[in-house]
Amino acid sequence: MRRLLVTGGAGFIGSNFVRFVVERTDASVIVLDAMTYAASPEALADLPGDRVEVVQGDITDAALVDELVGRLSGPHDAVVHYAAESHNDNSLQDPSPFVQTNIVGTFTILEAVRRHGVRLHHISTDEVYGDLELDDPERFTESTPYRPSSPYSASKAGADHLVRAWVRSFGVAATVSNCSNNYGPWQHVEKFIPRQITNLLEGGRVKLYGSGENVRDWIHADDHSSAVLTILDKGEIGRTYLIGADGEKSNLQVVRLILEQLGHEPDDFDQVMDRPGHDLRYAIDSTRLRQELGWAPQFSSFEEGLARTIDWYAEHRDWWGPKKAATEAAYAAKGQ
Ligand code: NAD
Ligand code: TDX
Repeated sequence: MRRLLVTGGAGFIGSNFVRFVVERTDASVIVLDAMTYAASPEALADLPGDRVEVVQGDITDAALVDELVGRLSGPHDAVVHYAAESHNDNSLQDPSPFVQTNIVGTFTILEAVRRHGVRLHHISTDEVYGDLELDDPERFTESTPYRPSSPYSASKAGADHLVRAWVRSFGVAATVSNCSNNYGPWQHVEKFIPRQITNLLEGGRVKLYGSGENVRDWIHADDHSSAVLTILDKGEIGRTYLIGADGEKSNLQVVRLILEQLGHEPDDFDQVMDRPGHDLRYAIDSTRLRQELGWAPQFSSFEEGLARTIDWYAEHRDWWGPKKAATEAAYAAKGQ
């Protein structure tokens, strides 16, 4: 039976992946998560204890990582590495934990999988490729040069380079995936979509950075999880796969959809201070993943996925309510 060590498995996308694996395979999972402000142990609470073991610890703790990676041995066992500091705005306030977790943490994981000869799948982001013009006919592909803009994306780019070097120099059995913007349940209220939904649910207003012309390529977290499972099963060692669901929307379009779905007027939003260095557009060409590995996203309608996400936040105030005031206070202090 397959065993997976999932770092960051109590975060937004990691917890979705753990649930996905438990519901669709017979694998057992060890979650390694530092339980930072971004973690939601609640997201794992109802999963069966005999399938999911949760270990609280830091991915930069070499002894702990070594011990956990050493528990994996079967041909299908793997480390799936989600743990990261993940929010661009936070990286502009204090880059230090981004360098520590995203770069030093990935180095620590790499050294452990090298020692134990264990397969690694490294989770990365499309932001390593920088940004595109609004009218650029090309989207990001696996051969787009790296050109990260923010401390967050630079730290993820650094981690990706380490993984590739460990594959080439040490023969580590690793794959990499770079995914576009995720949405769905359990995403922290600091992020764009949950922030706007919960602002409106609390009787507040939507906060749009700048003009809202920036474009993001949205994918439901379930589709990200199915893509990662596909790469674990069929991916070629040493290869990078881009994960995207052809979901490009401007921030203004997303805001208008959220306003409409919650019964507000289309212009019921505040334009706030823009993000410094704000990337204009991300767009993923996921042809390789689709053609070589036969993957396809299941969420065909962003509008429908968004409506389900809004319902989920309306039903989970107990979870996000306590995080909301401090998050909004931090934004307000920056004029956002
Ligand atoms: P998140 O911030 O919701 O979760 C990150 C998790 O990692 C948290 O549970 C946190 O406690 C844990 N963590 C942080 N530092 C740690 C450390 N030093 N040791 C152990 N655990 C630690 O992030 P997310 O949005 O779920 O993103 C997960 C991964 O997916 C990240 O690698 C991110 O770069 C990548 N990614 C995210 C998106 C997106 O849209 N959110 C898109 C593409 C790729
Ligand atoms: O209040 C807001 N208003 C607003 O207009 C916030 C929080 C964001 N925005 C804009 C900034 C971006 O153009 O919305 C867009 C999305 O912002 P984020 O949710 O912060 O995501 P982004 O910066 O695009 O990065 C996300 O996708 C790639 C994840 O946070 C990263 O972890 C992932 O790598």
